[in-house]
Amino acid sequence: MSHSALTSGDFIPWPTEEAASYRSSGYWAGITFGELLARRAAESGDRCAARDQNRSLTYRQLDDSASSFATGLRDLGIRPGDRVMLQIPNRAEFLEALFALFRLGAVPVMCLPAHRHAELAAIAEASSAVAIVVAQDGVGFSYVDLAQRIRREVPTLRHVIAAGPATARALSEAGADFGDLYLPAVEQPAPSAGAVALLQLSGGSTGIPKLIPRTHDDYLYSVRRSVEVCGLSESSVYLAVLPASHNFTLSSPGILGALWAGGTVALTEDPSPSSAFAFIKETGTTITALVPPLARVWVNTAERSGAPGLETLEVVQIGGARCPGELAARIRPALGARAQQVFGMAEGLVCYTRLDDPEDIAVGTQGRPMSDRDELLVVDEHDRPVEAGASGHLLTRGPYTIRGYFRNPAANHRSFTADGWYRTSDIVSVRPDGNLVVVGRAGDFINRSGEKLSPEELEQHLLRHPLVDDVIAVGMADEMLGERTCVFVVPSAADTAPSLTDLRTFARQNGLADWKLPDEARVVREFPKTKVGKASRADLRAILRG
Ligand code: J2J
Repeated sequence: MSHSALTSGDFIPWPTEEAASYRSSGYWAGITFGELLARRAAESGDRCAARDQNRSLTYRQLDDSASSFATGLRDLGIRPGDRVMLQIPNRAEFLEALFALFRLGAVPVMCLPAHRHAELAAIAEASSAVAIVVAQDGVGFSYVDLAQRIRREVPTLRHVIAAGPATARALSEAGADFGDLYLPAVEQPAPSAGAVALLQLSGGSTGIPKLIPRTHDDYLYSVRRSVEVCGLSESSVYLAVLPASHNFTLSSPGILGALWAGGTVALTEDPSPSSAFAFIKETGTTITALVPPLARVWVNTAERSGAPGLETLEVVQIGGARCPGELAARIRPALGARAQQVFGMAEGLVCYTRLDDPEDIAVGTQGRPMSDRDELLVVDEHDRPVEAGASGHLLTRGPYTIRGYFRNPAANHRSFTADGWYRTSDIVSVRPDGNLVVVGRAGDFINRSGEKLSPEELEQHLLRHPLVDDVIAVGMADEMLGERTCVFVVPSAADTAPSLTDLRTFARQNGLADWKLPDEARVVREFPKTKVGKASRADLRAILRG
């Protein structure tokens, strides 16, 4: 399997001195996620680790499932360092499969349930994944059929594994002996904490997906510190209502934070207020994470019809896209819980407003970095620091911010400076009290309801439409979604322009995830041009602003 093993060239480590300092100061604790679960199972095995709409698992059961599942994967020939795509919606089996991969030292690639052919094929190629674990069933959609198709197309991808409530048990009943998994055998060393634990996905990338290698050490540090900042404990119940594999839901402090704290993870696939409110009541949820549009739906519903049964809810986190102050201010009166703003990125840096912050900070800022070792720089276009309080491009470095993408020198060249700063695509200002305000974005992605998409990717798909001669996609402000996607189309023949429905259907058939489809289409004869004669996105944006 040497062709697929992770080698040191695949991810760019922190400089030796920094790494040593993070370790000796205890930021990096030398614990893997597999060990974390084993510890919790040993200490408090009978406590509830996870529950979804259908079943619940104690820590011991989750640990056992993960071990049996890991044995099954090992018997298929999956080895430490192999990439394995994971596409499971918010169900208990997401955790069984995730921890099986952690335990084995295989590297889960965190796909979203909404990904379709275009995304999964590109991710399979970029990660050279050897297997994909998907949900055994979906509503009106077969994860298994799509995964089989990808397997036929991508040579490295050898296995499709359908995970359901009975998968782990079936694997263990097949008589597998998994006692040796912890033993450092020559052919199968125990995963080390410095190794890559998982690959997250960067939102809104074009072409080759940007895969984000996070090590056990750095990721678990971000989780532990998030647990402290957010005050999670054994009595916390974290509700995953955004996709479980998203960095926010998984780690800020999210699912992994709840398990680190010894609390319970509740998972639901239905974010609608009627279903989610009932599940909060049933599970005694204390904290959950929302994107602004979903928060607005919950708040509107609660303001209109009340929200009985949410008494246990203490904290509602909002992140992924900028939360308007007006919305943050309505959370507590409507839902009876404190609002916490979270400004984070799968590449690393996470900022939180603190739970005891005064109203003007909690409502009016996106918080401050969680770690005293996070470094922030706000610079102009020439990488020169701006004056204190002025806005500029945010660069960051620190104990849990990556130094490079997985096998992607071109993206690394663009996104990292020579001395290791990650260039976020965000324009921020830092207030005298240290809190950040996100004022805009330099990168060209569209942030639609917290899901990022690349205009170029959508354009490339739509250009294949026979009635499209040229197309430009831009984000436009939307009260509900934050931004929605508008495409300007130059039709190939003046009298036969494609309709919005045509374009959406075409892009969907091309295998694009639903959130990337255009919300609006405008037909133009030609694009406005910049001084050098290129089509001007800025002018098109100005047209949309009116
Ligand atoms: C404005 N923009 C925000 C916010 C993210 C916690 C929370 C979110 C993410 C996430 C995450 C924003 N206000 N509060 O990984 O651990 C935009 C910025 C940022 C990009 C990162 C986490 N919170 N954003 O959203 O990798 O533009 O991570 O650079 O998906 O989302 O997107 P992503």
